[in-house]
Amino acid sequence: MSRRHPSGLPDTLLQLPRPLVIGVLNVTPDSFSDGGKHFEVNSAVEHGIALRRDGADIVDVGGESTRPGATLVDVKEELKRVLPVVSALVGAGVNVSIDTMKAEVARECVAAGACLVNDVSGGLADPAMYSTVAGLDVPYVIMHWRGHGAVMNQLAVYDDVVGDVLRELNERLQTAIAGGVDPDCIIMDPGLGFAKEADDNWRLLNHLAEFVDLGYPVLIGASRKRFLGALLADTAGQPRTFAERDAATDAVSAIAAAGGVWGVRVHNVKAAVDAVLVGRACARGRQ
Ligand code: PMM
Repeated sequence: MSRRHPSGLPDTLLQLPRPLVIGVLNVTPDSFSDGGKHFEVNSAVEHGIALRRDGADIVDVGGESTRPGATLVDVKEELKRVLPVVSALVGAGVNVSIDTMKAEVARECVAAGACLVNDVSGGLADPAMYSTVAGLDVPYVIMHWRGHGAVMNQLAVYDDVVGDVLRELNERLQTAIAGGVDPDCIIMDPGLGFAKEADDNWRLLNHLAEFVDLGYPVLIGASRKRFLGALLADTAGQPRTFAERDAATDAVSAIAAAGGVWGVRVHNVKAAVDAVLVGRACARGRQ
């Protein structure tokens, strides 16, 4: 079971006795769960500080929605959304990661103090990403991704989802390393919900060990996603509302922590901290 930390992580996070809890802060008008809620700088910063108070080890700031069908934004607009929020949160002593597919946004936000780059495209969306990250000396999340929100549902076609995702992620990792990214800085993420049907997500969760065994820190983002809404649907088939998916999210976080992941990315931080502690304790009981 591997839970080593990536190189470049802030020292204050190195001694945590549990997987990291990364709080979601979307500064977008249209993200699937919290879109529009924190679109204004002050409200976003307030929420980031609240996430920290609730126990977030890192607050993940994103300025472009990745949900199916979302509109893409240009670099200028994305920076306008995220940079003031990143700067203010860093100034308030919060560890911040930047959730972006754009090299320029990653570079500017790390210059403003962000301590991690979270790239849901795993470097596929911007050819400049690897060479940029190579010079930043911060951890870099490579997530499994097949295409932008407009097309991702059509791309959820696999021969064997676990084998295919492992192979495609590994290709990304090797390309990143060949492009100069320090292997010790890499965190990998199977990308739940990104070009994945509900059953694909469950299979990936059931085979987490195969990802963890590759030896890279693993991040899981299940929070409030569609497969949980579908699982919890009412008798008429109506998916559970976003805000009422947190208990299921916590169950996934506990399972992921028991499976040896390095971190979970969630909207509701407080209960997630408890959930990963439960998972960790359970895994320790196995030793
Ligand atoms: N999911 C979303 C956004 N960013 N980053 C990583 N590393 N893993 C994820 O699963 C992930 C992510 C989509 O969820 P959101 O709209 O709630 O942010």
